Amino acid sequence: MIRAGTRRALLTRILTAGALAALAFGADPGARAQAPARERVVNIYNWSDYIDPKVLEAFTKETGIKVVYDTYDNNEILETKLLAGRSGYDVVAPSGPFLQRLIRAGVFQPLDKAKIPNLVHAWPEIAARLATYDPGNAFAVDYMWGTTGIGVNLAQVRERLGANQPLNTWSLILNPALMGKLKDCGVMLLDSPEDLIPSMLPFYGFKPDSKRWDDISQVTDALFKVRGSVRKFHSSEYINGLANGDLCLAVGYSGDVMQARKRAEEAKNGVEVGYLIPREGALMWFDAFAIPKDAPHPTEAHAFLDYMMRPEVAAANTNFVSYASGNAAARKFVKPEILANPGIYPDEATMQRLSSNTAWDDRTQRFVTRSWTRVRTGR
Ligand code: N2P
Repeated sequence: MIRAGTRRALLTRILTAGALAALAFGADPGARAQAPARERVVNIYNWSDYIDPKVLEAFTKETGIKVVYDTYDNNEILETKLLAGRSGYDVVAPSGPFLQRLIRAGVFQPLDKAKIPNLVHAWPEIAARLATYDPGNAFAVDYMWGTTGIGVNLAQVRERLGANQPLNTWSLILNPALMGKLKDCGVMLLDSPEDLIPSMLPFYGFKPDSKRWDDISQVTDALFKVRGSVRKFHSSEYINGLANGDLCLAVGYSGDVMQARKRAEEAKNGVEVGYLIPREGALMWFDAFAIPKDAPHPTEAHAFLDYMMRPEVAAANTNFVSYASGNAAARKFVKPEILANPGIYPDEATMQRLSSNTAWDDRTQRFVTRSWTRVRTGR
């Protein structure tokens, strides 16, 4: 004989959540009831023009995890959201110095490497360089890497500067006489002091990682002098601008300039876009996936990173966006013309001219922000 109370307790235990739901909706309690599965989601916040959309579809199809995908074109926007907390994002992709600062601020959770078996495909050399920002690669895995250089409309720039003017030089921007000749055909610079200043420091013989205020001021003073020739400071519009002939010069990211070239080729509009890594030296950067500490879906975030680290998937992304992958095994699936393009996978001679920068300390950061506001606004 089972007492009423016990019987109720037993009944509750026997009825699974699904059966209860079925009863609640008036279904036949004898029928096999299914629990309405909790929808699995991953919220990604990544750079614009930085993924093959087919990869996201395939991920959802295989795992059932829905992807909510937002984009930014500037590290500062990402940093502001992450420092405010509760961004709602599960996966983000800061560049090295920002990754370094955000790790120090305690924004990320360590990667659970057991949940990312495909980490074995990480490119050891790239992982070692990324470790400058993330010691031991505890918090992040490199997604893509590249350079910041000069995108040009070859015909227009040659017409204005003459055939003898070398184009692989920062003097195109920092020499007011040259910049003045390009003003009317459209010049755009990245809206990112973190990229422009370290990129142009080598023009004055300094390392991209110099933290000296005098060195930094050489670049910002020179930019201040040519700012009247800059149509706009923006970090993604130059892709279409170069592709459709609206711009003749943009300081931008390697893969984005390659995408502009591809778009012009596809449009068959006669625009030929070139990408140049300045001979004085240039910046090499790394964008790495990390998971915020307060990510609402950490399990799904790890599943996403593991998927992105599959060699075929990493290669599909590289083939689509023309950035070099941080995945070593992906190289055998990357299109030969991308692998052979020194603007994407730099050769040894180009590598010699590239170096990277680390985060500025807070005081220097404020100094840079003030100097940059002057460049942008003229005041
Ligand atoms: C993608 C730009 C990513 C490069 N549009 C910035 N590090």
